[in-house]
Amino acid sequence: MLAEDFIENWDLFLAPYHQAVDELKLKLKTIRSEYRINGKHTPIEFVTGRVKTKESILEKMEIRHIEPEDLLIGVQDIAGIRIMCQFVEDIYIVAELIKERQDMKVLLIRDYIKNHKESGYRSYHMVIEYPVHRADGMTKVIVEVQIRTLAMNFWATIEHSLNYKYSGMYPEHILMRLQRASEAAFQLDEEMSEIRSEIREATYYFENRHD
Ligand code: 0O2
Ligand code: 0O2
Repeated sequence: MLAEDFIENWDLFLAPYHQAVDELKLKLKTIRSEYRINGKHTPIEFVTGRVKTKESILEKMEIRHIEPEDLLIGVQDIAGIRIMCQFVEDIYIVAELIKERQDMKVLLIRDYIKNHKESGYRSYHMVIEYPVHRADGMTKVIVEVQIRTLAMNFWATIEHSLNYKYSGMYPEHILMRLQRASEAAFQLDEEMSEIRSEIREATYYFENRHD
């Protein structure tokens, strides 16, 4: 189906995106279970996913002046997967797992952890291409994967709902507090990573001591 024709049949247009999100969630949750079965720390805490609604796609196209024929390139998050991790280190482990897979092709990476957004937003984004097998053949679907820690998710979730209220036009004092909260979330991640490596060292020492 051509992107220009999508307005004719939204359900048909969005069906492969729904399938991609369902399949990817299952595959990522399976990775989590595998780590757990092997008694290892899982780099994936939990996974969520959604397909943008028709209204939300049309709104983004209008705001960004995207023509129907440019929809597939212009709106890369029609399908979105979000992976939450305990530690920042886990994010890069998950990113590597995705890069190595044969069933996902990484098209683009935006590392908003190394370079956070002006808003204070931190996350690791990957735009991937994922093949979906349908009754009428195979179609490649673009999916945006956001990988973040629980602290980054906490901040982003609250900022996202505030954004609705203020339509992005924050009063100065709210903006300042949001940036400070983002720094606090970053510090929390740093502290937790420190604690984690100390626990690891202690475990290593304990397991290797010869009394
Ligand atoms: P679990 O492990 O039993 O909780 P679907 O109904 O299939 O479209 P799903 O997966 O039920 O989708 O819902 P969604 O919205 O995609 O993802 C929500 C998943 O994230 C649920 O897990 C929630 O329990 C989990 N979740 C949300 N917030 C948190 C959180 O703060 N911590 C943890 N650990 N998990 C959270 P599941 O899939 O129901 O599985
Ligand atoms: P939704 O579905 O409501 O989350 P560009 O801005 O053009 O460089 P683009 O295409 O916007 O790039 O992609 P980007 O910035 O890599 O990722 C967009 C998505 O990341 C957003 O989706 C948000 O989910 C998330 N995001 C980016 N910046 C922020 C931020 O400052 N705060 C929060 N809370 N989330 C952010 P959408 O499209 O906004 O829609």
